[in-house]
Amino acid sequence: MFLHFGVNTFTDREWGDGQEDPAIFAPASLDARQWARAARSAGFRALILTAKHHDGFCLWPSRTTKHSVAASPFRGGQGDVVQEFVDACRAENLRAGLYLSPWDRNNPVYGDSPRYNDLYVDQLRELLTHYGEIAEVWFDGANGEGPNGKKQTYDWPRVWGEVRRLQPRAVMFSDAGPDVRWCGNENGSAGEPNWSTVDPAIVTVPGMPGANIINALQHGQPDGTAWRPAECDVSIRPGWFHHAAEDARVKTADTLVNLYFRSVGRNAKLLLNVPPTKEGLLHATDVARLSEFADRRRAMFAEDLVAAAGGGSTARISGGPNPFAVEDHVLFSRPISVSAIRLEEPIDQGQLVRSFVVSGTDADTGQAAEIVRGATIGHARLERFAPRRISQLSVVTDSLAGPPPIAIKLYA
Ligand code: FUL
Repeated sequence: MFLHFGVNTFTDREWGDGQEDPAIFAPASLDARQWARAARSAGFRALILTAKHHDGFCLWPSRTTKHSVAASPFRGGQGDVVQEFVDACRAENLRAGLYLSPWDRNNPVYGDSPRYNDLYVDQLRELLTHYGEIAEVWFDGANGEGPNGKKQTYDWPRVWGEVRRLQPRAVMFSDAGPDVRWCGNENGSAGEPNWSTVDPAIVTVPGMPGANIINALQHGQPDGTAWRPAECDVSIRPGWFHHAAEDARVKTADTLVNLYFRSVGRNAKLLLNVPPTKEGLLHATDVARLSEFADRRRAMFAEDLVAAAGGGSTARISGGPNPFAVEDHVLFSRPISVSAIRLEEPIDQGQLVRSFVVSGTDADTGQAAEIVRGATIGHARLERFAPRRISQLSVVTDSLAGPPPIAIKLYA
């Protein structure tokens, strides 16, 4: 789960200009445990907080700037939202991640490239050395300075090197990874196909423009040499920050389930933004939607019918002209009614499947018919379809090599 919180929460803006008076930052009832509890009970496993957004306001008392919580009334100027956030994550057994915007509209040295790079690395060092283990560091590609704005040249190799040195287990996200890549849009949809492998020579730094860049981010490359799975960021509301005017526009459980199928179900990770309000709490509507979303997933995936209905008789048929094309058959001990499927390939050995076709044998007529087809599988491929009663299932896959074993799960 993503949490966008900062001065924009108080100015009702999406992009602050860095001229905010820190005195406006006054969440009266901030409770990071409430954020973490809502996330954990909805099945999320990691939270990522905007430690600094484009306005440059730091949610921790940074030594690098006066534009921070230390100049605000929050906890009498003694507060540290990053600390409260990581403590809450730990208490709820969630991994903690941090977003540190490269673009900084407040800092006077922004645009003086070497000086700002030093400052940015200092900020990273503060975040990566004072708060224990950080699971993910999120580098935004946005830079809205425009043609007449300040031109900052970031030192990405240095920045990424610092993160590796200080937090070797942290995953780094950006358009260019190096570990996890942006999926190429902000509507929560991974591409089809979606390879976790990429050609690292195409998207080399965050914020590169162009249709070919977006295409590479959406799809990856089957012959890519870098393992850089996609992460899909999307907000539960129209904006990234909380705006009371959008309280009636929180995504419904239906929409959230669709997002889940288009991200997690297409070999990506879902990063759903749920922004705290001015009070410093997640809004009741958002919390209710999260729990409906979780209930829907739990109900939908409650029982794997392949396991339940005797996936006992399974067979793999190979030997056609294409050595990497195989057909897996599952014969059930009794007819089952299905409306969703989950396919998985063993990604610890890479990603190999480039296309698949699922067919079922109708339990009443004995006729086999195609149910669904697609391109990549990866860690998970989820598909829903009109309910049908089948006695047998077949999954034909074509792979780049292998062919890898495919895990097949079916749901009512
Ligand atoms: C974008 C930013 O400009 C938005 O404000 C938001 O933080 C989103 C996740 O990334 O690039």
